[in-house]
Order: sequence, then C-alpha cells, then structure tokens
Amino acid sequence: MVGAGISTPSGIPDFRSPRSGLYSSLQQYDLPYPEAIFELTFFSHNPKPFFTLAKELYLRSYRPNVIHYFLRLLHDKGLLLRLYTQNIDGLERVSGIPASKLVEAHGSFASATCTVCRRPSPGKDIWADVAVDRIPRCPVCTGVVKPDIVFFGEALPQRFLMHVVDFPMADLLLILGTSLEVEPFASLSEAVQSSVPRLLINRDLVGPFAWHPRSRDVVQLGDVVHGVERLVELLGWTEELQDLIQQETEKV
Ligand code: CNA
Repeated sequence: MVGAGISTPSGIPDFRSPRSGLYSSLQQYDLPYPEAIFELTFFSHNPKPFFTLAKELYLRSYRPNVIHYFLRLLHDKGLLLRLYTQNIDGLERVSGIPASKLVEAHGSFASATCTVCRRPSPGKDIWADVAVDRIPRCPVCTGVVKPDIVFFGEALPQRFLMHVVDFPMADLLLILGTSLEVEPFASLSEAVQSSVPRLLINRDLVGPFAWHPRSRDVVQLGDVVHGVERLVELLGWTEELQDLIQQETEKV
C-alpha cells in the first residue's frame, strides 16, 4: 500500500506535510478550503483549480524514483501480489509495473468521462486543452470532461474490490509513504491476517501502527528513501536495483 509520500522524492508534494504539502500551497487556486479541489459540487461550479493541478501533476513529466523501482523489482522477482496506490501521478505505470498488478484506488489521468452524458474519453483527448489552460469539453454534449480521478463521495474503481481476494493471500504487507487517513483505503491495512507481518516505512507513525499495533508489526520511521534503501541493502539487492534504475533512465 502506498501514498503520496513515495512520490515526494520525485518532487511531487504530498497533501498533509506541513509547509511543503499541497493543502498548504493551494491558496493560489482560490479555493474556499483545500479539499474543495476534489469535490464535485465545487468542480461543477469552478473546474479551473482542478485542471491547473492536473496540468501540474500530469504534464510536468515527473519521473519515478528509487521507491517505484524497488516496487518494480519486487514485481520482476515475482514477489509482488498487487500494488495498491492512492497516488494519481501514474508513476507506478511509468516505472514499468504492469496495469494487471496495479490497483489505482483513487483513479488515474489515463482516462476521462463527460460529467454530463457520461461518455468515456481516452485520457489523451483532453490534454491538448489542459496544456493551454482550456477546460476540456465533450464533443457530443459540450459537458465538462473530467479525468477519472476519484473525488470525495465518488465510488472507487471496480478493481479496488480485488482487495477482498488479495489481502487474505498476502504473506507480507508493505505500507510506504501514506498518512492512512483516507477511507476506505486506510482500512486495507487491517485486512491481512493477524499472523502476517506489516512493515510501515514512513515519516510519521500512522493509522493502526499508532493506535492498534500488532505483535508482528515493524516500523521504520524517517525518510522513505532511506528506509527502502536500508531494506534493499538487507535483502542484498542494492546492485540489482541500481542496474534497473540505470536501464530505465537510459530508456528516457
Ligand atoms: P498524505 O495524507 O499527504 O500523507 C503522506 C504521508 O507520507 C505523510 O504521513 C508524510 O509524513 C509521509 N511522507 C511524505 N514524504 C515523505 C518522505 N520523503 N519520507 C517519509 N514519509 C514521507 O497522502 P496519502 O497518500 O496518505 O493521502 C491520500 C491522498 C493523497 C490520495 O487521495 C492521493 O490521491 C493524494 N495525493 C496524491 C499525490 C500523488 O499522486 N503523488 C500527491 C498528493 C496527494
């Protein structure tokens, strides 16, 4: 399970970190309160702040970092059952983890839907507009086309239901860079069997690790890159990970 904290080393701010987090830097968007940027009622009245953020997140060509490639390495080794992410930056896909291994629980910018007639649109159709600060409109009914990012109160993608099968099968749960504050995602941390070790690598002690720890929980507090690099070192994978990163960087 991962969250915004795994993308801060790529330069993308998280939500809740004081000073650097997005919620503290949203004043420029003229919002009544920060969460409004992901609320349908506000969006239907003023979609501009969301599209400014979308442009920043999606068109700035951020690159995956060592955490994304560590997860990719887990996949390459046949050890990744599934990656549940709350992130909407798409960096898990860019790192080469196949879509079949991913559950993008809060949606992605890869597709979009008209907010009026519900006509689906491939994500790429809207970016020419977003790039020049134009609100994308449906070619059929002229309604605003919204990327398939899950807003507050909206249903999570169907794939999220895979957790019902995945979590009881896991024999280790890694939780990286998340405040575990957003439901229903946060509760997945309780969905593995009680005998299954859970490893949290995060700056803060969060969720059940703070209020309902289990005897097999392991917590590595501090910078997530440092924590993951330490884990990689203990696994003896440092060189392999460096080779993977170099190989992927050369592709770019
Ligand atoms: P959050 O609530 O902002 O929490 C982030 C957590 O990561 C906090 O506990 C931080 O202390 C921790 N953290 C941040 N940077 C580091 C670091 N370098 N080392 C160690 N810990 C770090 O973010 P969540 O993902 O938990 O909240 C869920 C929201 C955030 C989802 O709906 C996302 O869509 C949304 N979000 C996504 C992105 C993105 O896609 N990159 C960016 C900002 C927000």
